[in-house]
Amino acid sequence: MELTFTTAGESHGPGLVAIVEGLPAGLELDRAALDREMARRQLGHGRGGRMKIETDAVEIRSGVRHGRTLGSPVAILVANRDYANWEERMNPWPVEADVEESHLPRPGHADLAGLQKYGFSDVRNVLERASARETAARVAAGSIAKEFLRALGVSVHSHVIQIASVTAPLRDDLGPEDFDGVDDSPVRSLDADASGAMVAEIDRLRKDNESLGGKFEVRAFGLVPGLGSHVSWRHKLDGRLAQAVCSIQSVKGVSLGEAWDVAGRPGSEAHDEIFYEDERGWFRETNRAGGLEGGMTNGEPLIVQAAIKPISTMTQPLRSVDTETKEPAQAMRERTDSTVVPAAAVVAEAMVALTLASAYREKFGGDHIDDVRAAIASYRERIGWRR
Ligand code: EPS
Repeated sequence: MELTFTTAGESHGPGLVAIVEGLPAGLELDRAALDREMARRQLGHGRGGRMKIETDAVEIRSGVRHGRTLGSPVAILVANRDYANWEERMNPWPVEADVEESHLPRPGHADLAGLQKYGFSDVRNVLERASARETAARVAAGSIAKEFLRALGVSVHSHVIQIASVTAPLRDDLGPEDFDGVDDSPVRSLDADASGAMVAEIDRLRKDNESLGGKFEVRAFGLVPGLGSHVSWRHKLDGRLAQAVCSIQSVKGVSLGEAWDVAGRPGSEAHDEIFYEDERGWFRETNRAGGLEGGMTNGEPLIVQAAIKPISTMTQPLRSVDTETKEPAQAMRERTDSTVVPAAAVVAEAMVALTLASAYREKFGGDHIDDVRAAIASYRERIGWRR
């Protein structure tokens, strides 16, 4: 059994859909916790006008009865309130009105390659699905994966570590409790000084009509060793996590553990030595590998970082070409965000949670959540895992 999910929906269409398949029956879902995840994704200094229109909520249409999963696919709707303003332009059916096309692809967006690939003349046919609005459906699916992981003692957290040129100091010793107040920072940074400097940087560059990128980190705690596998490329959890996080709109790089730093160090300073004590069982004193060895978890906290490019919709548009006339033109201008790094970190939590949840389903199977717990307990006993 694996856990899979798919999303559907256009940014200004009637709404988004997520279908999550492969959950065990009997998993208790907390409705407020699901909606909290949706609200967290809407946070962040640097968001644009759209977030004032939307109040995202999870609307469950199948697979759950009286707050518990049934083992069947869970279908979730997330409404687009903004559709009310786009009913003519985004109607699934023909409309009377003359709807104007856009022919001005943005550098950095899916616009031009999407037109070429799918044979459209209107950039909107591409951008509506390429839009990061789709990540609301990912977070809806991820909120359920997080509930599943929570039932197994696993938690997934994130924080922003860089916005444009402002970086936050990195800490090795973070535990789950250190993330308690992270959403109180307007940029979801754990460092108060960096948080203030990031807000100032967003305001400064926004005034200059610039968009901003940055970096975030996701950490997961409470994982057992042996999720994923070394035996085949497609089962390697490091590769699966990289794909899951790199598929988030605007993410251009993903690293696991201290990847980029380790590349320049001698081997003696690159790995995490192995220790065993009767009371503690297996442990490491460092976590340079970010909790992954040989494509498997090793029981240490999982650490994933990602780099996001600045948003490609610019208030001062870059040079482009009109796809109808082939004349030089400025790229299209639309209402947009200045930066989405704080929100993207929440989306990455969802993608990491979905990937880890799938790895748990593959390794431990089970039709009911109690079967899963029993299989994990028996595995922990076999390998002498004490944490
Ligand atoms: C986006 C453009 C903006 C963002 C949107 C992603 O939307 P709009 O064009 O309606 O102003 O707000 O993100 C969301 C709607 C969201 O929920 O995150 C884009 O072009 O990618």
